[in-house]
Amino acid sequence: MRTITSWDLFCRVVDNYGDIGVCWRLARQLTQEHGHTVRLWVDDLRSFEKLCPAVDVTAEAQRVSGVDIRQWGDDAQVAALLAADAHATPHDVVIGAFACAVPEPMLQGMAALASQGTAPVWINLEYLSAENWVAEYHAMQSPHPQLPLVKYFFFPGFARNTGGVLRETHLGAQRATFNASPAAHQALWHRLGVDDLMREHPDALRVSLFAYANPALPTLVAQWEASPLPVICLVPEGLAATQIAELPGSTGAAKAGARWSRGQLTVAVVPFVPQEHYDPLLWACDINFVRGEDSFVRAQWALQPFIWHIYPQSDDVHLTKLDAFLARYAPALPEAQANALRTFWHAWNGRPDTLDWPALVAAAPTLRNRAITWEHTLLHLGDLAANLVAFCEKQVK
Ligand code: TRH
Repeated sequence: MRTITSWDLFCRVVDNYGDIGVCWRLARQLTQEHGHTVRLWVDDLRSFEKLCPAVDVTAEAQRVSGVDIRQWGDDAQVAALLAADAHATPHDVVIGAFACAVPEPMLQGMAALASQGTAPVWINLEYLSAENWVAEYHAMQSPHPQLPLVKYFFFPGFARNTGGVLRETHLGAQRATFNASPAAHQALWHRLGVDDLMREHPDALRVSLFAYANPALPTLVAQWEASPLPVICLVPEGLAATQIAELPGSTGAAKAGARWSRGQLTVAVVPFVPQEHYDPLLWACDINFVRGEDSFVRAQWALQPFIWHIYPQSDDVHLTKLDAFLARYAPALPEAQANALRTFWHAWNGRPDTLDWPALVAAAPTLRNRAITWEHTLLHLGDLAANLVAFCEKQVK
């Protein structure tokens, strides 16, 4: 009987940080929580470095946080790096993350193992979606047209019979410790360079803003300026910081440390922090704007109201995905709060709805309670890394 202890994980960075964000989180979890060996192949170490500054962007092979990292170049380079490894064959599981194609030398190595009766488990790890069809397609298989290999589709998701979403075992305990600790909050604000701001405005509403450039942002900023409660907007360096810096009232600076105030609003650009430091920002803010895939999931674990800027796709496919999530999340809310959330998410994602910040703030206490019941729902699905391990073990028994 075989067991699963080692993984090859291939990550192509298509855009931004979500591809590597998810892969890095999964790789660390498999290493640190399951004690497995992970070789993470990444084609863009510069994006990786943003999330993990310990990564050396010039190194073809390196080990960070117990994960073996390989620069994923052309097939010849993959073959050479494989040959140079003490473990020269494919690992027990080979994953193409976000449906990226596993390189040919790896497939040939997998086929050679298959002919000895020890084929690695081949996984196509898909994008996250709340749509109903995901449960039907999860765990489906597809044979390779020429090689004696079978690929399994593994879908993250929010429903039974999907792979669930990533959640580290100690996340709940870490969040509770942080939430109970004024010193931890202070350390966070200090790291972000906003401790003075937090001291001066203890009653302000703290908002984190991680988003793509968004046509609705000027309207939102105007509503923040006119808000009855002071608003502190912490915006990590990047697309939203660049956009907000061009709005009236701003100094035009979009680098960490830049600040401006107008009406009730203070904007502070904060550094893009290493991935493990991002959670505390979400825990400490009263409302979080998130985007893509990984920050969207982290916001759900933060138990604070969150606004999702979904990754825009052609033909507005993303709007169907947005509504699929809302269809799972919103019906448990009273009608007024469900409407406030739905309307805001729609307006933030370019649907012809009107942005209504006061309605969202009024709904916030109820949304906070909903975040707790939603967490229970997700916990029942198990965490993606553990589900993936169990799935792969089943394939080799
Ligand atoms: O960056 P994203 O928009 O990423 C993606 C990619 O664009 C991808 O191509 C697309 O398929 C996918 O979205 C749906 O958003 P995401 O997924 O939230 O990833 C951002 C990562 O950056 C996440 O791991 C959290 C991390 N992060 C930090 O580490 N530090 C920070 O300061 C911030 C703001 C984020």
